[in-house]
Amino acid sequence: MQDSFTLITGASSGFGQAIARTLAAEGRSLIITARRKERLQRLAEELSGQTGVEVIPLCFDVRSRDEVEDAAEELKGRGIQLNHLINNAGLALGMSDIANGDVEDWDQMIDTNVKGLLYATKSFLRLMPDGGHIVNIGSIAGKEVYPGGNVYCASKHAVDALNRAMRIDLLERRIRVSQVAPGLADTEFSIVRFKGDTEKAKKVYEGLVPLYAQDIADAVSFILSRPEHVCINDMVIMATAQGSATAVRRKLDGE
Ligand code: NDP
Ligand code: 8X3
Repeated sequence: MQDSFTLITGASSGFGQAIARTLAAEGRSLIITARRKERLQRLAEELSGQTGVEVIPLCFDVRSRDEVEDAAEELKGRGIQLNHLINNAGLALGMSDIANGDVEDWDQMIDTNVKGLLYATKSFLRLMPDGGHIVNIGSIAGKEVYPGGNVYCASKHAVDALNRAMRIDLLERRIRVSQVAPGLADTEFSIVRFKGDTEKAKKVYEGLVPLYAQDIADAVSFILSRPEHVCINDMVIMATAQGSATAVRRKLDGE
């Protein structure tokens, strides 16, 4: 049996990548996962070169039950056990009102953010001994709703519910379950949401200091560093410039 590993979904950019960097620097062995293979390979080489920890890149789409299951089987075959699972992979697509929403976008958000998180949890739990820890990346969109947020908000409300439900179901196994629910954060999130329209994506963060990926990585690191008898159930984190999902203070001209 090898050392225990932390598996991070969606480690090819944004929060997942920052979490990987932070945890590797702390000396934790990692399995980094996403769909974009080259990014994962580059990150794995960089982090293991810098820190000496073992970093295994594993490429799969969380929407595919078979791919997730094969990944879990591969790790099992290598004798790997997981002490942490960071369910981070996710996305928003579009901001249309409900009457004009794109059904394919809805499917992809639900398949990734809800079903993907479920598949990963079920498959990777088999590699987690009692006393492990799951961290779910939710969102302020899982606490509130906002215009055009409809299906993305619903998917993150589901994550919020699953976070609470998992904690109950896994109580007997002493598996801690925590959620980090960030507000506006400058990652590739808005570029994905607006399908490559970088100008539109930039406008989301214009005139304010948003959260950065490192802010969320610091929170995950804190959560994992708590002693065994402490579970941080839920951490809502927003930029100082954001008061709620819809209340945002942008700097006035000349400020
Ligand atoms: P990024 O777009 O920068 O990162 C998203 C990550 O998810 C990428 O690594 C991507 O990898 C991965 N991913 C997406 N779809 C799939 C899939 N089907 N299978 C496997 N991996 C997938 O955005 P963030 O870092 O901001 O997003 C991370 C999480 O944080 C998401 O769950 C998001 O909903 C949530 N969040 C984001 C906020 C923000 O404002 N940025 C605020 C609150 C929550 P690849 O494309 O290589 O597969
Ligand atoms: C991402 C934050 O406010 O765009 O989950 O929904 S928000």
